[in-house]
Amino acid sequence: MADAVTGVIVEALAGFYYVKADESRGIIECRARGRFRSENISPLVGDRAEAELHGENKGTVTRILPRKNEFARPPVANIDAMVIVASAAPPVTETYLIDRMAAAAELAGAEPVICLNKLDLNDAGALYGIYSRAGFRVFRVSARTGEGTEELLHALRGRTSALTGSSGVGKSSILNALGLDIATGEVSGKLGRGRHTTRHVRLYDIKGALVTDTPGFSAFDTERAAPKTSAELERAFRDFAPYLGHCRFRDCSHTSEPGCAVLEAARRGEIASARHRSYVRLCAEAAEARAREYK
Ligand SMILES: Nc1nc2c(ncn2[C@@H]2O[C@H](COP(=O)(O)OP(=O)(O)OP(=O)(O)O)[C@@H](O)[C@H]2O)c(=O)[nH]1
Ligand SMILES: [Mg+2]
Ligand SMILES: [Zn+2]
Repeated sequence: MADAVTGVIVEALAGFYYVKADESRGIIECRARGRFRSENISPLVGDRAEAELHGENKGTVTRILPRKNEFARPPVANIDAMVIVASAAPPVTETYLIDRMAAAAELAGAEPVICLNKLDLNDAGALYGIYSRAGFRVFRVSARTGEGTEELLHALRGRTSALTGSSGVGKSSILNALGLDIATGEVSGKLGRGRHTTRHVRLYDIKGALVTDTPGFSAFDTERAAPKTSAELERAFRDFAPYLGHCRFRDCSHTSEPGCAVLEAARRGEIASARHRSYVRLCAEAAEARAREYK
């Protein structure tokens, strides 16, 4: 019988998976077992996996161990904290994008951590206010000057995290500021859009913080929202929690009903209006996705 090992997939690139074995055998370059495709299983960075060895450092991934969670974008698994990188300097991040990523993390059981980068260009005061008041951990950092990055690293120690956010917000630059040396891209042209410079998904160990770098997405990318209900989405907005159960109607969707405690809180400014608008938009998108599914 072939020698087998268990480890973590630390990198995915062009059909190869790089498994870091638990026993210090170094990195094993693997293909995925052919049957995965027909079983609709796709190995992800962050997966714990079993691999059969062929020789010293080559092998085949034969089994994916049960996942704590998995994400499509970024394509990673077993994430404790989803670090949502945003910027108030170009490319400026819309609150809706942050809210959509935060909701996805929340529903998957990963802590959304908000990281406002490019502090040297813009202090992101408005975003800081919205997200700290909503109950998130918010870090303001500058990958350029290094300001705030130690605090971020401290929050990620001992956990597996993924950095996500639009292309050009500075995900790779933040990891470099924490001590890595990976390629970053210049923000190009008048649109202030970043170039897609990170092409593969990789998990790094930075002083005990396991952090993935993944390619960002363009603000024009649309994602087919997984069909969710407003009952699920209301739980994905942690700032709604104090008001749930206090609406006039038990099945209130918190979008337009009279006597809605969430709407009243938004009107009083206790819930940021941008957060409530994002929730309404996510509910509408979820309804569209459900309609498509039943067609
Ligand atoms: N002034 C300033 N520029 C920054 C900062 N962080 C990143 N940048 C610049 O922003 C550009 C994009 O940074 P990247 O780290 O490549 O962005 P990314 O999020 O990894 O982008 P993708 O890999 O395409 O998803 C580069 O030109 C960086 O030098 C910062 O804190 N301050
Ligand atoms: Mg990058
Ligand atoms: Zn309500």
